[in-house]
Amino acid sequence: MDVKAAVAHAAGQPLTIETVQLEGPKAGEVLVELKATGICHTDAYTLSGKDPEGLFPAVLGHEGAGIVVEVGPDVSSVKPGDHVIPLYTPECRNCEYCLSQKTNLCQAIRSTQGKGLMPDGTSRFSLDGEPLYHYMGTSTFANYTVLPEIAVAKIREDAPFDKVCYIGCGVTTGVGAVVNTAKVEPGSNVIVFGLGGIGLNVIQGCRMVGANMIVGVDINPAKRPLAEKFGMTHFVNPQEIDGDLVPYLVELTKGGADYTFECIGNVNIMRQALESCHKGWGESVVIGVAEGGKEIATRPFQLVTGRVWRGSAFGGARGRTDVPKIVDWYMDGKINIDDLITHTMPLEKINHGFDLMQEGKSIRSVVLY
Ligand code: NAD
Ligand code: DAO
Ligand code: ZN
Repeated sequence: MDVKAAVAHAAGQPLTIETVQLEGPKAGEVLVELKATGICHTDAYTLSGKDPEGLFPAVLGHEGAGIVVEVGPDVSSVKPGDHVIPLYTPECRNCEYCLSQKTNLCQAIRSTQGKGLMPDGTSRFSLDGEPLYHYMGTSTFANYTVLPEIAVAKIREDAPFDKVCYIGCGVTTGVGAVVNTAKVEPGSNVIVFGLGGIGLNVIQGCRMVGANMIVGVDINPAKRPLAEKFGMTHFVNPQEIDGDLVPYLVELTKGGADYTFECIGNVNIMRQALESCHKGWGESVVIGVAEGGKEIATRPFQLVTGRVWRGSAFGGARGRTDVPKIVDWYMDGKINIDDLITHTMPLEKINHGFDLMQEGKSIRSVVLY
């Protein structure tokens, strides 16, 4: 079938809106009509050419929501008409990783997903007979996409697509890092480094679980009002304090934070986040994705003396199981998504959405199909 897509032809070039061809779903796959998709830094990172795994030409996008319109043979968990959120981290419930119950990093389709292909090793997208790569197994910058059944979370039908698409990445990444990865307890003191789309979701996750101090750190003072609305209790601008940031934060939190979250992707801040943790038990969660080739460092004695360094992908969420619950939290008013969607636009204006994000003028832009 012909579908409308924003195609990434080459690194560093704007997306172009084109009619492309999409093959129907094969065994174990579903065809989804997308209703909305968010634009995330990871899409921009890949489009920039800095992503060593980036493939072109491709249909980018990984933060969508839509309706199943057709299912291939052997699909049993969803049917046409179901509302779904595509999952760039699938959940097969059968692989060694899923069965371990120790990780959300399902490996069932990892090798083909990383090559921009469907599990059978081919692409469903093409343009004038030439294949286009899938992206993160989702390719939501098209009004229709094909996904493996294990890479869709079925959600309730009264949830608005233009808001819950953000649960496909940013909301789950931030809130999930608090609930699933760190497992922040009520009364904890936390520090969140970076108050963008991810950091604000970490903040509201911390508020939801009953954290005590929620300290936000950002070099942009304009981030303060919205962060306070989401639950931040103290704001620190590293450029406005006397002395070094780490001792300042350790003093502020009376010995260091119980949990810190790095939501920037800067390896120097990752070190500061670890070293701002409380001696003996503080845990630091790396969420930000640093550029290829960057490395983290600290004095090992930081770990010997009880601080813990860990990372979180997609908020540690098992998508088919956890994403519908996060949709419920939104529908029940436990988390706020509406105030994070700062701009909406048609697919034709998607490059403007990238510009807004890179100029720091948006939290989330959402494309409406
Ligand atoms: P963003 O650009 O919206 O927010 C980053 C914030 O950090 C901004 O407010 C900026 O002012 C602030 N900042 C930049 N440099 C700083 C510094 N030196 N000190 C203090 N603050 C600083 O980005 P985002 O959308 O919130 O994404 C954050 C990171 O999370 C990115 O690296 C992204 O790739 C990553 N991410 C990770 C996952 C995952 O599963 N682990 C998922 C999605 C995104
Ligand atoms: O299993 O090796 C693997 C792949 C894990 C991918 C996790 C991606 C998390 C961070 C990327 C940013 C998402 C927008
Ligand atoms: Zn699995």
